[in-house]
Amino acid sequence: MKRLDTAQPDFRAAFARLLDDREGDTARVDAPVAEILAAVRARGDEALCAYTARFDRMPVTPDRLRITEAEIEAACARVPPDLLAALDVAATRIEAFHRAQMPADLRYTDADGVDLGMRWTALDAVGLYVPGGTAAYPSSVLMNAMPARVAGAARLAMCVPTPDGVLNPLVLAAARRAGVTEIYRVGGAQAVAAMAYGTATIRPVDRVVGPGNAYVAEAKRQVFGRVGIDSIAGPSEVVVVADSGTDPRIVALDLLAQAEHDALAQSILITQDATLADRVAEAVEAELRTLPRAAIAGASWGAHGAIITVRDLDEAASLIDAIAPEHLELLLADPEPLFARVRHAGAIFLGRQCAEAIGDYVGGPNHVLPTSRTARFASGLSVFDFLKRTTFIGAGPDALRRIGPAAVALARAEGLDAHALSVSARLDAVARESDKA
Ligand code: HSO
Ligand code: ZN
Repeated sequence: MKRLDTAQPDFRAAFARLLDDREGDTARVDAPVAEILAAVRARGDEALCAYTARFDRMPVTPDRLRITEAEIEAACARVPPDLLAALDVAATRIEAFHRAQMPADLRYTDADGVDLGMRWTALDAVGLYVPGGTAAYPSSVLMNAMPARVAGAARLAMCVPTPDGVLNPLVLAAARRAGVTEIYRVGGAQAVAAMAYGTATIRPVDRVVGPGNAYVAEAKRQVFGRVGIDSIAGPSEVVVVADSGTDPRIVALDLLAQAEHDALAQSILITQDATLADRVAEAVEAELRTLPRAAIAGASWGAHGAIITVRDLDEAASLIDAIAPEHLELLLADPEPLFARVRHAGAIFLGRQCAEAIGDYVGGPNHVLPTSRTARFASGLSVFDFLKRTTFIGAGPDALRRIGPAAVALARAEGLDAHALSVSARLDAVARESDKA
């Protein structure tokens, strides 16, 4: 963990190092992924089955690629009732927030008498990738699937690898609760290929979303254009702002909650109180002695964690905007003044009681958020990722008379005579009509 203070003479340089200390070299997997995509495109289900046998040690025939309703039922029956109830609390709240997010259509007549508008419609089909084994978070299944359903996508196909045939029942329960319409036991780049290009069993979708390993991320990059994709997520990160009234152990646990995701995760505390900074540093070490995921959390905190001491809220706000964190917690008696000043953050958690983990599971807003400083220009997953806009224009004779001549002039200037004539011919017809009247 690094201790920084804005009063240090070399603060700017130290802060800059902190911002890019996770930009390691990512493994180059573009060639093997291109080969897998080409194979699935050429050989369809047969290639899917071959890769599934090889990578997941899971012999499968095309008719067994789709997980049946009976299998989903049986898996859900194995989930303890209290967990199903918790899943339902999460799903209900996530659904309600995303419903509230639905945008309204736009339609109006402007001063020239032109009828104008914009209409939102849903994608027909969405593909959801879910990683296998311990990398699969049921909460992420809800977060990816729910906005697609609320937006109105009719088909929601999910691909999940089942290494050695093992299914995660809670993942299936989350998929069922979120309204996933079809589930396939396929993973990796081959799953992304199937969803993008389609096979005899898996019909193609319009957009592929969901987290995955380096192969899945690269496959999404390569199919982009053919289908839409969501952003490629980097390791998770949090900035916590705390004042002297905040319990150091609570601060430490929030920093560790992010650190336990990934050794590359980054947790940063910003505070005006140097004593709190010391107490939090001690509390992190104390908690690391008992946390089951201490190896991961300790590695993240050791290599990428930081505590920054600042003079005032203005300094805090400008550091936060420079970091543009995925998550921002304002553990302050009154979070409003800083909340009003910060502009770049994926999601903000207001007040001492609101743990970031509330947002991970049951708050309602999406937990798929922009990482690696992309909150400067990007937003978390939402219904907007599963909607598109269609604009429309309607013009009667009066409106045409008002705005048509400018179009004719511009079309002539561009040397596009058919364009110009398509408007001027109508203007002539309109003039003849009004002469008659
Ligand atoms: N904090 C993660 C999401 C998550 N946490 C899932 C627990 N499960 C990225 O926003
Ligand atoms: Zn989390």
